[in-house]
Amino acid sequence: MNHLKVKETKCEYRKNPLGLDVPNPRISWTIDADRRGTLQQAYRLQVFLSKDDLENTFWDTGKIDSEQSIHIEYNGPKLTSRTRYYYRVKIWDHFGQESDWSELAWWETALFHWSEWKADWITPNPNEIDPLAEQAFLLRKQFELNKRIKSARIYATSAGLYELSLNGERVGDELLTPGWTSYDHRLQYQTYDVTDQLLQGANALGIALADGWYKGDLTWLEKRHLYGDRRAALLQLHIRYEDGTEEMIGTDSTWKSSTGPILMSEIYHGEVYDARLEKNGWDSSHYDDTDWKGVVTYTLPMDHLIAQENWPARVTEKIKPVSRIVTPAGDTVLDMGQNMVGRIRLKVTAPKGTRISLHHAEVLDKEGNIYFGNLRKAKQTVEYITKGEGEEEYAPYFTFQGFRYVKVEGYPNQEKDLPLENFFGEVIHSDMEPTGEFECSNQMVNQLQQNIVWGQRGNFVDVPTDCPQRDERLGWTGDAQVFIRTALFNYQGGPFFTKWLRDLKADQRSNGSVPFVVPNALKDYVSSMWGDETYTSSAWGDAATVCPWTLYLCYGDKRLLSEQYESMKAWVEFIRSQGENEFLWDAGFHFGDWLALDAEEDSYFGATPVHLVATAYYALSARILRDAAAVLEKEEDFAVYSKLVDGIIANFNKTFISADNHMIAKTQTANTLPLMFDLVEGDVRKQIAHDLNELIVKNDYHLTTGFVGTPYLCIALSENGYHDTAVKLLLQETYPSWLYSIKKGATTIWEHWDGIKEDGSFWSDDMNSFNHYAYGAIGDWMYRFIAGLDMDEAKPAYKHIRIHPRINGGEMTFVRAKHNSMYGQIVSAWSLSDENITIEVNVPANTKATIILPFAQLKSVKESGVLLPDVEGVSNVNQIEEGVSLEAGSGTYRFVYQNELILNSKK
Ligand code: RAM
Repeated sequence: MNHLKVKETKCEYRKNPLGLDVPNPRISWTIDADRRGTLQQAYRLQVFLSKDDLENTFWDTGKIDSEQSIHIEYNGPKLTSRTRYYYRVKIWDHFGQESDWSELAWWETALFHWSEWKADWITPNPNEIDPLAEQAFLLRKQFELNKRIKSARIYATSAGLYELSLNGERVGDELLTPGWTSYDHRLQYQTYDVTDQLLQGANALGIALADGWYKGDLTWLEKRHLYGDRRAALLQLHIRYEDGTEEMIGTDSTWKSSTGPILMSEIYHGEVYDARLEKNGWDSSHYDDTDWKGVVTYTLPMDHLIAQENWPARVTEKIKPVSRIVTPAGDTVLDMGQNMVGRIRLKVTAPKGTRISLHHAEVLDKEGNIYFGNLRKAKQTVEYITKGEGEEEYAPYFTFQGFRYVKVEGYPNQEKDLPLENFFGEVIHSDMEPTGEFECSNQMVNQLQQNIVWGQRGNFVDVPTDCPQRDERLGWTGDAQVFIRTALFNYQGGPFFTKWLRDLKADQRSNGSVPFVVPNALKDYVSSMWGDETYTSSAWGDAATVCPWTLYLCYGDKRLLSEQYESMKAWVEFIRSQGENEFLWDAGFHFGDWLALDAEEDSYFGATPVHLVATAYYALSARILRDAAAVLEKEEDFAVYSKLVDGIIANFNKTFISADNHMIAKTQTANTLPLMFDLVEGDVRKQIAHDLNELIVKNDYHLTTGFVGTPYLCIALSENGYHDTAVKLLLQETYPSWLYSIKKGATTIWEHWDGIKEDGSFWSDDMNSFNHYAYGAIGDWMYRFIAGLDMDEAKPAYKHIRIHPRINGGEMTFVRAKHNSMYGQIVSAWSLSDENITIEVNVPANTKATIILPFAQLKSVKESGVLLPDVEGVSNVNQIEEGVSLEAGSGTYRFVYQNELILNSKK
């Protein structure tokens, strides 16, 4: 018997999700099989209402002959709100073997329809508590439960940010709830299982409420009340009793309100917490709230309510400071050793009324002083005032900071000594599952990979933001679309981008244009600057097509593609309506190759003509739309958009390429885009690739590209015969380059290549983030080309994997990449010795791979000691120009062959 097992089951990308409002959730699983070449032949999926009665199925697919093991849609009887559904799967492989049933897993539904919200929105009585007060509000309710409790759930949300507590304990560990969505259209609520926290007898619920994204300071324009000027909370506690009855306790006019110890809490500015003002026991029963104020009910749209879609934000790691520094200016500063996003948790014992402040910053200046300039108006300051009752512990509630250094003031005795063990960095971001690893023999490249991952962590705090520190932290669409492919290597981004794309769709204007940022916090700014709030930009708005398509490629998420299809189409039609020629995007404002180094002095706009960039992206978006139409079997659209693509490509060639096959614009980015987006072929393509390479060689192997060119530069080179040049760019250590920032001590990706200049001075105060993931988009190329871990796009989600390591061009001796795909873990690794090349590959069950063994001679290749082609799991072995190509079924392979690369170079 061979081993065959359903390893891990997921529902809507998650393990046992609590609180879904998806009518037909999708189930996916991975398979563990020790026999090479295992494919699933059939599956059976069963759903139950009770985990103790597996005889009684709620839905049973029966045995279905199908290879499909991801996104199997639930298609049974209509699901009911507030119900847990258990499920299990078994499979048959094509060798005829049957697996056991998988472990029982579940999903639980939330509220399918907004009419199930019976509670009222509440807010402190404005006659008693100033609704515009900076303090966080506290809301409480005491109640009795007299019967034995079987189970209990809370559904809760807020206008502003909230945290719940029940009987003196926090409910859940989610942070920054309810998250940031396009609040004018969509507001998430969270579901909590509080069965174990409720008591028979007296209970008390507490809600703390702060401004957050909803009404706090947002954007550099110091705008408040972007979505509304009142904080409010909405909550329903549903209790099921052992006797089968149910009860609901919700927010209503009987709740009480107060202010408390949080005097101020703001996303950008930090928090002020006066522990002397704590209301001891406020969230427990038997608390005397007679001096508390009342609440009033409030009206907010109920049909905006949706169940939590994204991974919640949580503390995902705790890091200790590495040292205490006293700067030349005399400041006491903690060094966390890592530019991180989150908060400091501190412990302190000090007399009552001691004021401790923490000022967060990303870097030290060249003198070694802590530098706040690049934060612009964001204060990033947390203050704690002690109550003086022994050891106290505190971490801010409703804010996060981007920082590596923390200037501490007021900590007892800090001039002599600062006990590092009393400070922790709590890293906060959307708690996505890590899915990627990249490691190689070059330590600086490994640091680069770490910087990319930290950039992603810091900027995936519920919304993909440009930066996490200054008075911005916005969901810039361009940054997100250039980085998404890299992001999906490193983390499971399904729920994260599903939520964000729905916001994008919600914020898209009726003419199809897509805002600069999503959620659209810049609406008023854009209309006041340009008198037209439909302003957009190529390469930014294209997030509308690129992101759903990338999710489709990486996860096979056809449902999301179909959901976003109208938004994608509206975007392409918007572009088509711009300017005179429907095949060119030659009108309007564009960011172009933003921050490219070939920009004129003091300009952010790179030298590549913006309408070249715009038309290239127009072609990309139209092509994605065409391909999506094919996937979704929209034949008419497919025909229409095929013609559009051809028209754009023809016009691009006519307009931007000279008769002798050169790009008219002589920039790296101008030469990169047509190669990357397949706008040129044959001799033109060869010429442009040659020109691109020349531009880089002439610039002594340095790039000049900005936000648009940088993500693609190395891909364009590697795919068009200049991989060696791409590797030289990666390994370049002098300015400008990726490794330059690492030489300057970067632990995240910078916004500007020269964020810190050679002489240690800063590029500028104005726009100089040290945690900006856009240039981290090189990660995609590192995985797909250096490690050679790629897919056949015709079979998305890595159903058909392509392994093609590029082992030439640098001094690297080994590379190892892993990616946990929807089907399981893919590994692609290579190592070189003088004699041998070794390629290690893991192909998950129910997938196949085409593997290219570079520089291999067929006669010398052995897999685990056996000469090709007689290797189990391997077929279609061919000698090709690059080496040996073969097809492999699932399994782990280790190919070893003579190092022809070295032999050739010695000849
Ligand atoms: C700045 C940020 C952001 C970029 C926009 C155009 O605000 O750098 O990353 O997308 O400009």
